[in-house]
Amino acid sequence: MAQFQEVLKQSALHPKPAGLVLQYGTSGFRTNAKQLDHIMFRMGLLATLRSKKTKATIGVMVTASHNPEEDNGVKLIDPMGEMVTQDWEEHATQLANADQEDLLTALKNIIEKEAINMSQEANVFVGKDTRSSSASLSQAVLDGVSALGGHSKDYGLVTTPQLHYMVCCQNTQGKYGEATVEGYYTKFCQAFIQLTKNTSNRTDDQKHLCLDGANGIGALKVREMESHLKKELQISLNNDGSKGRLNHQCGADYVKVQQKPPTGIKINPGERCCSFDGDADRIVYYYTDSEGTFHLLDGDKMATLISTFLKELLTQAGLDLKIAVVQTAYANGSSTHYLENTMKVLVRCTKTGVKHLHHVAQEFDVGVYFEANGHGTVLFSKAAEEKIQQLAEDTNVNDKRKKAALLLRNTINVINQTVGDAISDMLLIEAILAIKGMTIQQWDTIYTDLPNRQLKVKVADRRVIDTTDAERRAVTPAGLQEAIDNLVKKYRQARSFVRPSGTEDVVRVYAEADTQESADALAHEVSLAVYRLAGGVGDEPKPLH
Ligand code: 16G
Ligand code: MG
Repeated sequence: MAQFQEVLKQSALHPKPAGLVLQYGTSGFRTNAKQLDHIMFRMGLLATLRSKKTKATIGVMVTASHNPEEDNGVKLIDPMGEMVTQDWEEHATQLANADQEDLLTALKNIIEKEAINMSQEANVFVGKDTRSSSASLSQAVLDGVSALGGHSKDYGLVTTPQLHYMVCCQNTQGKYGEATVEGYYTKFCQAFIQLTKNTSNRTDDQKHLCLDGANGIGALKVREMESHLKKELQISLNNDGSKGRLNHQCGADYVKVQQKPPTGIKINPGERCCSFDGDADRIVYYYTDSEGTFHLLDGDKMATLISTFLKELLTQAGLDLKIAVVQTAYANGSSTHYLENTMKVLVRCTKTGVKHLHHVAQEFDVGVYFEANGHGTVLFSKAAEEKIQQLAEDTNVNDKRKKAALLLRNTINVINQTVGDAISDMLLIEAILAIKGMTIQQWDTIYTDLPNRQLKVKVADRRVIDTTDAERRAVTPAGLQEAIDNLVKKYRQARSFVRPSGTEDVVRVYAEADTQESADALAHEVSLAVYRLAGGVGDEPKPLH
């Protein structure tokens, strides 16, 4: 077929380096940008096939999120704006690793396996972050789409969640919003303004937020959005990309991992601050107190604030909808304890990786999911949205129920349900704090985090570690879980688990306990157990103190 001849011709312009093997990881391919040209072309091909198969628009986002500037990566987006399904991740890996001369065979295998009708039209939306490599790499994606005769729309510079939003808007014929960046700002900012409309006495101080844009795409987009906020949120934007390097000593990942404020930002004591990551799908909040101590409010604190707010509104509205919070093993034990015992909210734990949380959250009427690292959102079932909408329109209900229903309706509209979105999460958190008249310090004291420590251990092959129970227990190698159990018993309020990273060649160790010293000591001892029982390489882990 002529189509395949074109693929052959075009693929020669995007050759695969011999011997290079890459995996579709936790959230797509990600490595040094120099190794990615052929991957991008091939993901253009794959997105076209996925579009033909689903008879819907598919998204391809070129970004390496919080990784350093010299890396890049690609994420595929399914029709409703969610991450691509897992069986297609396998197709992605197969296609990416086929040798140049086997590319057509690999492509035809997928077509056959998925019974794809090649005469079906295809539509692919493409977006990119601000990395210098992103321009040519997104062109390679576009080349892949056109080689298979697909149509494409290049959104240029957008955040990852903005592209997820566009795909969802397109495939719901505009029901989710208009598939333009303007449409995105209009939808989310209008909802924010509606939510904060009746919060009396908000001072300019309370409307002020200090933002670290990680020198990335999020900064650019917040600047574009600002006029839509009509001064109801006054953002002082730092690390806006005009000087510093992307994600370098700034951004949500840096702040979360280092537990300190980003550089390039002056913080006044008590001031409310937040950081985005490099593609603006994660956010964390923080402040420093009058003694200069740094306080981080991570994904767990956001999940708690949001779920508490929603639960209260559902009760006031008299709506019997099932709400749950979905976390991973990294969620601080205090947050889980507070949610289950004080808030009486159902908590579920899943494996690390947004797609896992997203799927579990879909099982509830209202599913709030957050990873501790700041990626998260809220999902409302269709039935829940309809009930809220009906109540908001009902003329026969009392004022209290009506008010709660209207707030719930606007809350739904301020949330990007397709994926965790730093901009939308920021607007939601800001609205909740405004409605509750709450300071960041008050929010912080809802519960106190247990001291914790994360470490990495290098081993010869991290696949020797297999886990179960949402990564909370190690099944292999033999003896490791027993060793961890015995170490945990030595400390109070202690918990520890290990898992192979899905993005780096290391084993990750997490420990928490009643004091920082105990958490550090436990993390170290568990690291040693991993090193000894799971084939550690290099020097033995050293104690932290
Ligand atoms: C990716 C995941 C993130 C997860 C992280 C874990 C997405 C969009 N991102 O960044 O959710 O927390 O990997 O990394 O799914 P690790 O496996 O190296 O610990
Ligand atoms: Mg990201």
